[in-house]
Amino acid sequence: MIRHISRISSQFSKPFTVIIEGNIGSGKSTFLQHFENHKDVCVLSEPVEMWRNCAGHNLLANHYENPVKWSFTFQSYIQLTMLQRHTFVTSKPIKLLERSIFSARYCFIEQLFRRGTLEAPSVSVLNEWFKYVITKFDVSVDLIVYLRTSPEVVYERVLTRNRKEEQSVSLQYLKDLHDLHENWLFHKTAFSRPAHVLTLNADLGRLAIREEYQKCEDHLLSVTG
Ligand code: DGT
Repeated sequence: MIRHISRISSQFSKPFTVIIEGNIGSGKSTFLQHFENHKDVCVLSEPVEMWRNCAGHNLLANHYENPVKWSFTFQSYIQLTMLQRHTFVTSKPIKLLERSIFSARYCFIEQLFRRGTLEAPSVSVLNEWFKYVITKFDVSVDLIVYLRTSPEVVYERVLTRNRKEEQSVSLQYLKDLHDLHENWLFHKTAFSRPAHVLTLNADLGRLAIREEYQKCEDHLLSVTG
């Protein structure tokens, strides 16, 4: 796999940090599995299990069942768990994170605001926290990998995986999130990007996508080694 990454030495006091972004069902977990066993890569999957059990409360389920009531609570907790991921200390030279505090703010909170689920005062509080966090903590990123999909493809995948909390996920919700990801990472017309973006075609099936993973490995090697 990324056999040459071992050439990357401990000259990096801070790991080369990559965030993996993309719509729900775009294949972020599969992408991370590709790198999981490499000794030089620290893989930090999304803390979904924490969201399912915050002192016994399933915030992910609460959010989908009653977003008007619970989305502020859920986004507050997501922001905290993302900060924990960004600041996680590793001695490995490369750190891969599934999603980030940035997509939580620029895609999810934004979608909830635009659809009227979160109201302006709630968004302002989340935004003040967000601005404080990104200026006072080191949440810097060296590369964004954008797993680009079409909403129809990820909708099929979400239906197939049949995660119990996601029964209410609609094609429209995935289209909203798709447009926000696209404007942020592909067209670059909204918000700012914390690093250069590498876009992969994540509509491809499991076999074909390996070539896309290889592109990413090559890119990682070219920028780090
Ligand atoms: P993958 O491997 O690309 O299929 O990734 P997923 O779909 O397992 O992971 P992800 O991040 O797209 O989402 C897991 C669940 O958590 C999904 O129902 C969407 C939800 N989620 C993730 N981040 C946020 C967020 O910031 N806000 C809200 N409201 N939901 C989020």
